[in-house]
This record gives sequence, C-alpha cells and structure tokens, in this order.
Amino acid sequence: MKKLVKFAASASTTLMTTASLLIGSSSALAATKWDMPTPYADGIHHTKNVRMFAEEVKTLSKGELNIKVHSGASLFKHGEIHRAIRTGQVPIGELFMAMLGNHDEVFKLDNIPFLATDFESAKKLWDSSRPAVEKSLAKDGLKLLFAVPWPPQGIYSKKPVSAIGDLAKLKMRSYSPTLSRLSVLLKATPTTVQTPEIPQAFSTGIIDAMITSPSTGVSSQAWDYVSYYNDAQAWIPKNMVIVHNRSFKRLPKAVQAVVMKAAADAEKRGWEMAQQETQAKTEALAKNGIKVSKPDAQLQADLAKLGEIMTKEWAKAAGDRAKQILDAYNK
Ligand code: PCA
Repeated sequence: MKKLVKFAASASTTLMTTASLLIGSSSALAATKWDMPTPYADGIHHTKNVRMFAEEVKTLSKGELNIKVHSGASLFKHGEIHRAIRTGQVPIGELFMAMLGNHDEVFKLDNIPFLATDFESAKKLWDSSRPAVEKSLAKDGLKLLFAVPWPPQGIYSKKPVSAIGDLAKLKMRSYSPTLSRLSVLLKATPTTVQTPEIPQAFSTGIIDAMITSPSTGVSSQAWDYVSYYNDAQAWIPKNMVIVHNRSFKRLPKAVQAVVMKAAADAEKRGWEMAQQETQAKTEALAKNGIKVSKPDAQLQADLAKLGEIMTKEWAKAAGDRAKQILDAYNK
C-alpha cells in the first residue's frame, strides 16, 4: 500500500495529470491518465495516428497508462503546446517541428525548400537530424517520442504560378520562421495563420496564397478561395510528439517500455500513412475543382536556387550541428 500512495502523490504534482488507484485489479495497481493536446483536425493522418498510438499504449499497458487525445487545438492553441509541456501543465503533446525555429535553429531545417523533396530523402534527413533534435529537446527537459511527415508542400494560388515572379507581392500564409523567410525571398508578404483560421484569413483578404500540403488544403476547403494547386513538392515537414521527461520517468519501467514501443510503431505507421494521405488528398483537391499541376522547369529551377540560399543561411546560423547533419545527409 505504501508504494501505491507514493505513486499517487508524485503523479498528482503534475497539473492535469491524475493518478487513480485501481483497487481490486490484479494486473494494474495504479492507472495514470495523461491529457495530450494536438494541433490538427481529426481527419488528418497525424491525428488518426496519434489516436492509434494512445490506443496501443492503453492496450499494452493493460490500462495502466491512459492517454486522452485533445485534437484540433481544443486544449491548448498550437502556439502554446510546446510551453504547456515544457512547464509541466500537460505531460505529452504534438506540434509542428519547425514552429520552434526561433527557439533553436536546429528546428528550422525541417522546412528548408528543396533539400529533401521525396519521402526517402526526407527519411534520410530525419535520420541525420534526429540526434540533434533529441539533444535540443533534452535541454528543455523534453523527450522525443516520434516524428511523422506531412505530404510534400505545394503552392495554392488564385492565379496559375509558372515562375517565382508570379508569387511576388502576394500575401502569403506562413506557419514557421523558415516559411516566413522563404516568403520574403519570394518578395511576398508573410502572415502567420494557424490551420483553423485559414478559411477566415482567405475570406477577409489577410492572405491570398499559401504553401502547404494537400491534407491542409482539403481540411481548410481551399477550393472555396483558390483555384490552383502547384504540386511543387518543396519540402516534407514533420510533426513531433514529445513528452516531459519527469512525467515519463514517473511511469513504472514496464510502462515506459510500452510507450517507447508504441512510439516506434507510430513513427513507422505514420510515414506510411503520410504517403497514402498524399495520394488521397491530392485526388480530393482535384475532385473538388482545384486545378492540380506539376511545376514548370523554370519554377523548379527558381525555387531550387532559393533552397540553396536557405540551406547556406541555415548552415551558417546552426554552425557545427548543421555541418554534422548535412554531412551525414549527403553521405
Ligand atoms: N499542414 C500544416 C503544417 C504543414 C502542413 O502540411 C499547416 O499548414 O499548418
């Protein structure tokens, strides 16, 4: 009994984390409940995958750890999720990796155009950068559980885009410091808009173009505001699921192992889901009347040049870590 009380007392120190005693259960002595904020809507593959992860944790831990997923930024706004985990308000959560670009340069890598544009290269880039990402998170007392890509990013616009000059002067939606920098290089004006606000931002004229995935194009019903999707496949960004170290260590060893197993499964499954999502959602864009096209050679060459500039800028800003990552990636 002593042990139970100790567990319940330590777990209760984390706000919104509750430990309850399962009296009479033979397999589980104490159950822990974790609230998990995620930023994106239920129809997105990331959210589906996170729910499967929570389910697997519950099953494998025989109910000892119960993760309650709060999707669609319903518990915390996307911009608040990182801090909520860091400060222990919630033990676990999901966020877009490159949102932390101003927190640490290492996260900017995730949105650099034309560095890794197909899933195989994106996976290689992730394998090369993962140790640096884990190290950066660890400095804040955080642990990486898994990272899963979005479909490749393309250009949504009201008029066709055949060279980068067509993007100049546009009001471009941004979702990360790296994308804002790209917008400036394109001579467009970036405005940060989170996914739930995309329809309103278009309808009120705050933005008139965006670079994102077919998933987000579909979830924001882009056909109501734009007519063209240029499948430029500019980069393949990721979401990551992170946990507060203290909350993780408080779990019994066997449950920690369950979380890591479910995380590895979620990462593997998520990379497969992203590829299926790419095809399904690109088809959905076309079905809803958006003209889907591949980039002209000129546009591709123009964008590749900007990618080189941004890779150099990043390598300079991120120093030794950048060199290590890029050397490993280019090997
Ligand atoms: N959708 C998210 C991030 C990347 C993506 O494809 C967004 O647009 O905010």
